[in-house]
Amino acid sequence: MKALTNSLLELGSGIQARCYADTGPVQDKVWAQQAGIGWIAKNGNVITREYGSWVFLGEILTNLDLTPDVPHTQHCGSCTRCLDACPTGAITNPFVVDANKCIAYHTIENR
Ligand code: B12
Repeated sequence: MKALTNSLLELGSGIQARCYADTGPVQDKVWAQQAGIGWIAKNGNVITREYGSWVFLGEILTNLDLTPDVPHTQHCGSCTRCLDACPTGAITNPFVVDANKCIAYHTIENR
């Protein structure tokens, strides 16, 4: 993403571009959904048709005049596989993750 950002900056002196990948106050999931990558699913993450939710998100903010993609539609329907599968029951309700029950919170963030 840094390489792409740098190549955008080299397109012209008036061009601004800055990238984030879980590194700033950006609504990663909403913009991924708006960009047509997937939809915000009941597990609290963006799910894609190709990779499920096994993707990391990043974005480049730029003043380039780009043609927007079509937002993705929601396809969870009545499925509850993620709620049923979570070993600690951290997905307490559809779209709601209780970080205190989430293993990822305790292994990555809790210090
Ligand atoms: C806090 C956080 C966590 C917390 C809480 C997770 C949660 N689901 O709530 C903990 C530590 C538990 C966690 C764990 C994990 N995380 Co995390 N996490 C984040 C982080 C840093 C912030 C999310 C957040 O709370 N934002 C603030 C709230 C208010 O916003 P929100 O959740 O997006 O929801 C709001 C918006 O959608 C808004 N909204 C709704 N409609 C609209 C429309 C518009 C136009 C706008 C502007 C806004 C808007 O309203 C919602 C409610 O306020 C994001 C990175 C990021 N910048 O988004 C990564 C992120 C969500 N995590 C990620 C990952 C990969 C994980 C783990 C898989 C890590 C791991 N290896 O285990 C686990 C998965 C757990 C799970 N099932 O969610 C990825 C998910 C990728 C994806 N496929 O979606 C992200 C996006 C990081 C990234 N850039 O890749 N995470």
